[in-house]
Amino acid sequence: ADLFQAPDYFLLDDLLTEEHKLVRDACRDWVKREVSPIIEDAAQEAKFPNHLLSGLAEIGAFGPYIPEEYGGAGLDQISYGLIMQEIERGDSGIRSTASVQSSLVMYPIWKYGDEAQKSKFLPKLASGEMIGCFGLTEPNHGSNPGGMETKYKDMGDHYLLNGAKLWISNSPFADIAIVWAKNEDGRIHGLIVERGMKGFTTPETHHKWSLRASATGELIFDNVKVPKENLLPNKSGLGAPLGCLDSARYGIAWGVIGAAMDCYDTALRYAKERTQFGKPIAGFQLQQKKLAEMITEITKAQLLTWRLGVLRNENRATSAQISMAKRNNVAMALNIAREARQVLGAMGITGDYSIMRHMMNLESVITYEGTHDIHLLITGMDITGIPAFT
Ligand code: TGC
Ligand code: FAD
Repeated sequence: ADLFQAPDYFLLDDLLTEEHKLVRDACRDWVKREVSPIIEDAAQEAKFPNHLLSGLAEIGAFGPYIPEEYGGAGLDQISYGLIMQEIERGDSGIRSTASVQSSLVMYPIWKYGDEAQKSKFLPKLASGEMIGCFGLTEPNHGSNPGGMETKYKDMGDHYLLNGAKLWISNSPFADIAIVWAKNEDGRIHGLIVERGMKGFTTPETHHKWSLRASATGELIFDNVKVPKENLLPNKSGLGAPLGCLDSARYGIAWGVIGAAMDCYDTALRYAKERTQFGKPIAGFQLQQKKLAEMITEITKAQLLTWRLGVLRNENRATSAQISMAKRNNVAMALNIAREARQVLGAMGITGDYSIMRHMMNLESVITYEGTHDIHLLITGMDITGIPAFT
C-alpha cells in the first residue's frame, strides 16, 4: 500500500482544481496511514473498525457537500467523488459508512428536514459523534421498495411505528436510523428513529463473505413511539428515499474506481516482479491483455464520473445518468478484481494482498443501491420511455 500509484493514463489531474487535489491527497494519505494497515485483519475478523470514525470526519467524509453552517465540509461534487474513491481504495465497507452517513442520513435531514432537525442532528453527524443508518429495504421488498410494509399510525401526540428492515449498513451500532414507512394513506415518509426508543432493536447479520469490515443488520420496530417532531416534513413519496439514493449512487460510481485502481496497481506490480518460464509474467501477452484492458476500463470510468461530477455541480445530472455510471463502474471494478486475482495466481487468494477482499466486497456493491439489473432497466426506461420493471 505504501507504494500505491494512482493510474492517471489520460492526465485527468489537469481537469481537477487545486482544492480537488488537496482534498484527494489528504484523503489518500489518511487511507494509507490509518486504513491499509488494519483493514485486512478487520475484514478477517468481521469487525467494523470504529476507531476510524473520527478520522473519517476529519477528512470530510461525513457530509462532504453539506454546507459548513451545518458542520459539513462545503465541498463540490467532484471533491465528494474523490473522497469516496480514496476511501474505497482502502475498502468498500469503510466507504459504505461514509456513503450512508453523508448521502443517506445527512442528505435527507438537510433536504427534507426542518431547521430544528438540521441543527440538532447535522453537526453531530458531521463530526462522527453520532452515526446514522438508512432503512429502506425490507425482507419482502428489496428492488421494489414501493411495496414496503413498514407503517406508522398517528396516535395524536406521537406516531406508532411497526415493521422491519433488513440488510441495513451500520444498523448494529447506529445512534439514529432514517426509516421509510407508510402512513395510514399508504404515503411514504421518512422518520428519525433513535436508539433507546422502546420496541426498537437492531440485530446484526452474521456470516457475510462480503463487506466483512462493515456491520450489517436489521431494524425491528415493535410498537415504537416516535415523537412527531422526528418526521421529516419537507418531502414524501418514493421519490424522497430515491433522491437520497441518487447522491449515494453517484458516490459509489467514484468509489469503486478506487477499488479497481488498487487491484490494477497490485496486479501490475506483481506481474513485473513474478518470474515464470524465465521472464516476468508481465512479459506474456495473456497477462498484458488483462492489464491493458484494466487500465482502459479504469480510464473510461474516470472520464464518465468526472463528467457526471461537472453535471452535478451544475445541477444538470439526471437519475438515469447516475444509474448508468453506478452500473458501469461497479461491473468494471468487479471484473478487474476477478482478473487481477488471477494475475497473482495462488497468492491472489490470500489476505496478503487486497484483491480478494475488494472482489468479495464488490459483490455487495453490485447488489446494493439498486442491483446491476435494476440500473439496466432504469436506462432502458429512460431511452424507450417504457418501464419494464413489472
Ligand atoms: P417510480 O414510479 O418509477 O417512481 C416513484 C417516484 O419516485 C420518483 N423517482 C425518483 N426521484 C428521485 N430520484 C430518483 N432516482 C427517482 N426515481 C424515481 C418518480 O419520479 C416518482 O415520483 P412521483 O412524484 O411521480 O411519485 O417507482 P417504481 O416503484 O416503479 O420503482 C422504480 C425503481 C425500480 C427504479 C426503484 O424502486 C429503485 O431504484 N429500486 C432499487 C431499490 C434500491 O436501490 N434500494 C437501495 C436501498 S439503500 C442501500 O442499498 C444502501 S447500501 C449503502 C451502503 O452501504 O453504501
Ligand atoms: P431482490 O430485489 O429480491 O432481487 C433478486 C434478484 O432479482 C436480483 O438479481 C435482481 O436484480 C433481480 N430482479 C429484481 N427485480 C427485477 C426485475 N424487475 N427485473 C429483472 N430482475 C429483477 N438497504 C437499505 O435500505 N439500507 C442499507 O443500508 C443497505 N445496506 C446493504 C448492505 C449490504 C451488504 C447489502 C448486501 C445490501 C444492503 N441493502 C441496504 C439492501 C440492498 O439495497 C438490496 O439488497 C437491493 O436493493 C436488492 O434487493 P434484494 O436483495 O431484496 O434483491
